[in-house]
Amino acid sequence: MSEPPEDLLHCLRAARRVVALTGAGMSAESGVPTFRAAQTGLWARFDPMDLATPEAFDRDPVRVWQWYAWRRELVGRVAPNAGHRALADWGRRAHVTIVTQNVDGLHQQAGSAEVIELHGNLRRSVCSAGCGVQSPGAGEPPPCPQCGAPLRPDVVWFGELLPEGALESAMAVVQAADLVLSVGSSNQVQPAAELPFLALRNGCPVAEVNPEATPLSAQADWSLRGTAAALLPRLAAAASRRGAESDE
Ligand code: BV8
Ligand code: ZN
Repeated sequence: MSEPPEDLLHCLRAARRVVALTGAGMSAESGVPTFRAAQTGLWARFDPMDLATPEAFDRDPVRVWQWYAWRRELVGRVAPNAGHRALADWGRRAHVTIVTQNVDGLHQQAGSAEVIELHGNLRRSVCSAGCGVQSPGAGEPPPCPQCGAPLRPDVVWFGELLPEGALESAMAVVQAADLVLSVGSSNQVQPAAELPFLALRNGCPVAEVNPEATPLSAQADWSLRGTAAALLPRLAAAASRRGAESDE
């Protein structure tokens, strides 16, 4: 895509309340493996149902803790990519809210001020018995300093409810949006996958950024075949040209 299509350009320039729904593909160009890339994907060596569930943690807390410790270390040494930075810059010129399925914290690191983490953040650990966020000491998993129960990553596992209020906030910003982007998501995991369709039902234009087709592609107003780091800077730049035009 050299230039966004004219109707998208118009939408980008007019947008005042943008929501970016982001999935694992958003962080792929930062070096964080996605879940579905069969060969290199996170799940290629692990079965999500085998690890990202409360049952797996109850059954084998050491293995689950070590997997997240490995991911935390990986995420700790990568940087936000041009796509994260483009969304953060755009957010300084317009009202841009990030609603992310990712647990890597890279949007906040890039400077985005409004980030709703639907599935938590693996940089935080919480007490598995409910004492709240705890800083992990030694141990795999470390014991809660309050009650001694094992700590767990502060992420939402399959079969678990999303954080209190996160889905409601996400639905509220999607319903108030005048442009929704869906970036780097395979649209498989509920309830996050429903959000772009909520926008469409609301008559809000939806643009998808993904090198591959997804269940959203056929219904999105624009389905841009490209990567987050390549396309988001162009979309953000087109949106900022609104300033020049509207000043005329
Ligand atoms: C809930 C945190 C209700 C943890 C994650 C059957 C059995 C069990 C459960 C279910 C079931 N059927 C439905 C369910 C519900 C389940 C679900 O949806 N399962 C799926 C598998 C069908 N959902 C849940 O369990 C949710 N909770 O429903 O609770 C409830 C009700 C009552 C009582 C109790 C509970 C909780 C779901 C959250 C799970 N946690 N993450 C962790 O990270 O370890 S999900 C995790 O996987 C991610 O957060 C993300 O959501 C998902 C991966 O999806 P994507 O982000 O889309 O990434 P993916 O790799 O799939 O795709 C990458 C895309 O990027 C691709 O399209 C690719 O083309 C593109 N791409 C690649 N490179 C780039 C790119 N795009 C742009 N640029 C690039 N460079
Ligand atoms: Zn505790």
